[in-house]
Amino acid sequence: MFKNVIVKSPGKSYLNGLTTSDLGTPNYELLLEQHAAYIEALKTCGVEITHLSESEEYPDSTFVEDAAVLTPEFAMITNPGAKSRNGEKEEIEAVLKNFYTNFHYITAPGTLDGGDVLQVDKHFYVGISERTDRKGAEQFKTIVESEGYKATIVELQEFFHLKTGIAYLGNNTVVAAGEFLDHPDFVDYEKVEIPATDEYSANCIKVNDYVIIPKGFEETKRKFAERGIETIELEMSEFQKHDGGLSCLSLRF
Ligand code: CIR
Repeated sequence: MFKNVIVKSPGKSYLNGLTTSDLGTPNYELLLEQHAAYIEALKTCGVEITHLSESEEYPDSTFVEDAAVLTPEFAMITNPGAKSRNGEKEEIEAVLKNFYTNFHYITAPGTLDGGDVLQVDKHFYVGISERTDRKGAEQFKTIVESEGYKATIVELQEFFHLKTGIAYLGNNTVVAAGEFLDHPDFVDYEKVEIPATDEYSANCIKVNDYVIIPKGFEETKRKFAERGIETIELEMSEFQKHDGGLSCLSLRF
């Protein structure tokens, strides 16, 4: 069960943030509405919210997931791979001091974004991507193994971050899209298979008794309903325009 969640409001500078998509410029008002709805959904899931205010100097800092990896035993401060985002880790570390005493750090020259880390119970999967390099992934593996976890390094082929294409639901079940549908590292899991047309919905989050999914993906919604999983749907268009999904917007612990 998750007890706490950290979220951070997007500032106006979000509009100048990083993106690889050609979905257009985000609408700031709508972005704030979508962020507020995200927080409401988390409240429904029964977590306590730590809500950080916006930082105009870090346009992408609403995507708090990338600056840390959290477990019940320790907090790991990452070393985000995009130069314009690297300083985000300082604020996150300061906030996490209110919750943790046991800290680990990914250090240069290694880089790692939290979006490249999937936790499956006591086993982590860490993706090598445009943002996470091999040195960062290997540091990560050494650290988590020292804490009694297993770690598998996964080379990404197409996805932006590991969790862009895979999520864990518990009970040995993953939600998988694209390159993860038949990836050898995930063959032993039950899969909710996401078709190419609905790929964005593979980035969903299980928070206690609910799975939060992006709105507009009927097939995904149906697959969850079929399994008796209760979902909350959220409009995510303005985050999708900047390559962000549901997991990116919070640290859950
Ligand atoms: C970036 O390029 O860093 C942001 N525009 C999107 C980050 C998304 N984060 C995530 O998938 N964990």
